[in-house]
Amino acid sequence: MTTNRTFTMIKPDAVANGHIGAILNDIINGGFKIIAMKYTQLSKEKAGEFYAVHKERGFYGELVDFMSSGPIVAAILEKDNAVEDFRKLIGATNPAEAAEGTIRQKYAKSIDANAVHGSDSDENAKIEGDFFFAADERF
Ligand code: RTP
Ligand code: MG
Repeated sequence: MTTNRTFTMIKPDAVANGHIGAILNDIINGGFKIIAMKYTQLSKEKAGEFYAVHKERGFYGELVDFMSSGPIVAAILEKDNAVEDFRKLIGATNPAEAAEGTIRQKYAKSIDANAVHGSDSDENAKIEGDFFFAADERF
């Protein structure tokens, strides 16, 4: 079953480089409705917990350090086929391989500082949204 929600973060690089507004604009113009949104900074501990699925990967330590290095924007987004369509909108993990016009192609500089996160499954979209947002923070 596919649900109609996904979860995103505008990562510290994109926030620091002044791209919050442009990225939100692309997201809204891409047909996504904002259900919940928060400007916050992850502690190292929280970032480690969020990315626990990548614990065994070589890049885990760097990923956790980077994601806790500055403020982020976290959001739950709604659209038909949200998970898949959002990953299309953001483009490949490595911005050098991201298709023309995608968010990562436009705003990301490297595979580590790649501007945005998008959930990779309906199951993870729910887990990740629940990680950041209580019921009374969703509209
Ligand atoms: P994300 O979770 O951030 O939306 O990205 P993704 O699904 O496209 O990539 P994923 O495999 O989930 O990896 C999470 C983040 O870790 C960094 N990464 N570095 N050096 C590397 O080989 C490598 N691979 C992944 C990226 O910043 C990626 O977004
Ligand atoms: Mg991922």
